[in-house]
Parts: sequence; C-alpha cells; structure tokens
Amino acid sequence: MILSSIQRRTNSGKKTFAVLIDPDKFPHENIIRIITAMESASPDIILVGGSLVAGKVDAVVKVLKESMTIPVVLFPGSLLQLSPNADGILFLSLISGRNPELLIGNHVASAPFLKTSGIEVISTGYILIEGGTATSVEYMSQTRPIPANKTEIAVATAMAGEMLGKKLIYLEAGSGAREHVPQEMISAVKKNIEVPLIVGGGLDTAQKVEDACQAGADVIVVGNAFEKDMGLLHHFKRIIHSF
Ligand code: 1GP
Repeated sequence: MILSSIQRRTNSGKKTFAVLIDPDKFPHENIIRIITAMESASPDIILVGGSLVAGKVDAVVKVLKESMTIPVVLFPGSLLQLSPNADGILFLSLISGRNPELLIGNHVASAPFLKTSGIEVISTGYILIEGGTATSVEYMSQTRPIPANKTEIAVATAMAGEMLGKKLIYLEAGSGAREHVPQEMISAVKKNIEVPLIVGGGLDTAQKVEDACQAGADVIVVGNAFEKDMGLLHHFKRIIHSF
C-alpha cells in the first residue's frame, strides 16, 4: 500500500522521494529515456499528471507499469487524467481555494470510477502557496494561492485538512515556481499536523531540496528540474534518503 509505506517512512524519520511526470512535457517518443532514468535512479514514487494534460495519462501510466515496479500514482489536474492502470491516486482537495468543483465536485464525479478501478485512493489536502510567479495550477484552478508570508493561514488550512480526515497534506508552490514554499512555513505546518507532509514546486537545486527536507517535508516532489536534467535524479535521491 502506497499510503502505509509513506506513513512508515515518515514515522521512522525517513523521507520519500516522488518524481512528477507531466505527460505534456514528455513527448511519447522520450518515454524510453524516462524509463531508463527512472529505473536507474529508482525514486520511491512516480506521480503522473499536470495542470493541462488531456488524454495522455493512461498511455503513460501503462508504459510505466509495463516496464517497472515503482508505484505509479495519479496526480490529476482534471477529470481527464484518470487511469485504472495506476497503483493509486492522490485524491486532491484544493483546500486553500474556494472552488467547489476542486473541493468536492470532481470527487463526486470520479468516485464511482475509482471505486470500480480498485486503485488506492489517498485523500490529500492540497494547499497552493504563492510561488513568486503566476503558475498554471493557479490559473487552471481559478483559485488564489495563500501568500508566502502568511504562515498562520497555511498552518490553519493544513490543520483543517487533517481534521477533515485528509491522510496527506501537500504544500504546493506550483510547477516551475520561482520561489519554493518557504522553510518557515514548512516547519510551522509540520509542527502542527500528524499526517505526512508533501512539499513540491520549484525544488530545482540540491540546496532547495535539502532545505525542504531540513524544514520538515516528509515527501519531496520534483518535476521540472528532472525534466531539464535527468542526471539530477540520483543527486536529489541521495540527499533525500540521507535524512
Ligand atoms: C508540481 O510540485 C510539483 O505540482 C513539482 O513542481 O515541477 O517545479 O518540480 P516542479
């Protein structure tokens, strides 16, 4: 089970390394290159999804599942990004926003499909933090991120998410964010919740990855940096697993 392995690692003070594949940014012909890089670096989890992707998720998931044993987890930006072939799904509720479709509407629409698919559904409180530049997730979700200096709002939002029963809390600066989630905010949220804390968005250097780990992130998500340089995977994994 994906959630229980994240919880196990978190409870023993270990970090989880998740790599995000956005099928829009990886032309299908590059898939062999991606698979080779993934097999060699072997992250703990592969997330598949993005803000805009349409129709390609299932094909990418299938190829990944046919070629490797690393758990493949959907990270859906929309209802068009579901696949019964994945191992699990981050069932994201965008709790920093006030868009009812992303709080409950899409969940109602997808619940029957998910129930019959049998994939592991992982209830996740998704919190968007201002990342220094407009991100696709902000535009596509039509929600306002929490300002990066409003730590107390992020903490209260994460606490509310946990109280609502979310099994994971995800602090997201947005893919390609200029500024990642501030360390002070990561630490404050971590101190106030019991469930594992995911952090992603703009973690594109070893120093930023290390800082997020030091601050208290339990799961580190890297997408863009790896898309630019697959060699970074090994380096980031070493840092994340050194904790
Ligand atoms: C975005 O948190 C993820 O949803 C990853 O962000 O692409 O900036 O690494 P990056």
